[in-house]
Amino acid sequence: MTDHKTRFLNLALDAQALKFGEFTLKSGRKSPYFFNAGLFNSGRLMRELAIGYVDAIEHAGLDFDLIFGPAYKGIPLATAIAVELAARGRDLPLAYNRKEAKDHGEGGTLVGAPLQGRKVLVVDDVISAGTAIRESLDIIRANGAHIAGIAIALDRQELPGGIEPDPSNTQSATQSLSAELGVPVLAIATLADLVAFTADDERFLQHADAIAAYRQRYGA
Ligand code: OMP
Repeated sequence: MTDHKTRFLNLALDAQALKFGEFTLKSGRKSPYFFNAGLFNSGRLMRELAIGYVDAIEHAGLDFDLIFGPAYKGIPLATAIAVELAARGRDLPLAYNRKEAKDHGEGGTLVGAPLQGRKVLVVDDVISAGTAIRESLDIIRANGAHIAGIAIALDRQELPGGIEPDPSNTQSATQSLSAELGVPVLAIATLADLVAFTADDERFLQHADAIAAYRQRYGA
């Protein structure tokens, strides 16, 4: 496992952004683990998270020239990533959307740098069944930009669909998105990384069976 994966998983566990138990997901699935990026809630935690993203992005050698963070959780992520990229000598434009259109002042739903003609890296927290991220892709394309790639912290490697996975699909939501868009979907870590990372650690033994069963049912 690469260093940035190990550092990120340690950080997420320390920040309790990765939790084990029983959680109901957006898709309606009951998951034995949950990743809450909102718990990277201090300057240090956010900075270390951004370092993890930028390490993963640089490792993949992706070609992009604007960073986009979908509301809400993508906004601080994209901002922290842009700051970390600038600290490494790469100052790129940054944009994000509002969930509610503003009808006064500058108006509209987009904030930050213009998207027109840009190669956009979309930054978000986690992909499960792949529903949430699709809304932001539509916004970016409607504003005349190309999607260059997607970077997330955790790829849950799940089949698309609702409580029951879509039977017509054998690829994970991230694999389907990547194939459909023709661009990489990068993650700092995947569920497979998390399973490997926790395998020999006594603190996580009690959750191993539930995670294996969940993977069996929903994993690609
Ligand atoms: P999908 O739309 O199914 O890909 O779910 C992604 C969204 O679910 C994320 O943007 C989160 O809002 C939320 N989520 C988490 O934050 N952490 C998880 O571990 C799982 C989910 C989820 O509900 O699937």
